Amino acid sequence: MTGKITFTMIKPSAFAAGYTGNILAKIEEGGYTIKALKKISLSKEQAGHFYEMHRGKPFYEELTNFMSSGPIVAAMLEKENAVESFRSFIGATDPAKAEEGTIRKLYGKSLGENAIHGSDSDESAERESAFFFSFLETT
Ligand code: DAT
Ligand code: MG
Repeated sequence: MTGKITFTMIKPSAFAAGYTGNILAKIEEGGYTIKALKKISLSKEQAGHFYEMHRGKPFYEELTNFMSSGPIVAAMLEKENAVESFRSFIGATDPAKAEEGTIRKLYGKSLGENAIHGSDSDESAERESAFFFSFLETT
């Protein structure tokens, strides 16, 4: 049985380009309910903590520099089978390989700057939601 919650972030490049409204509209049209939402800037250390599982990989520096380069929009989303369905909804990690009509295809610039994050498991969704939102912000 899979959970109803996933976590997403509109990444700095997409926020800076003014895509936030369009991306949130698309997410709602896709049947996801916004359970929590905020705009926030991450320090490099905070971005490093969020992406802890990628520490040591060749792209970790680039990733944490990028994710701390400007504001992001974080959200908790609710839908049946949220994690898996949202990952197909946003498209492949590399926008060039993402399916037509997906958020990464529409708004991603490159593998590194791929517009949006989506949790990879129920455990990640819970950890990532708790990283950004307090109990009061999610009720
Ligand atoms: P995803 O975001 O699809 O779950 P991931 O968890 O493997 O992908 O990587 C996290 C982010 O790091 C990804 O959204 C973009 C960046 N990234 C991944 N692989 C990369 C690479 N080879 N070069 C540059 N950036 C990369
Ligand atoms: Mg991932």
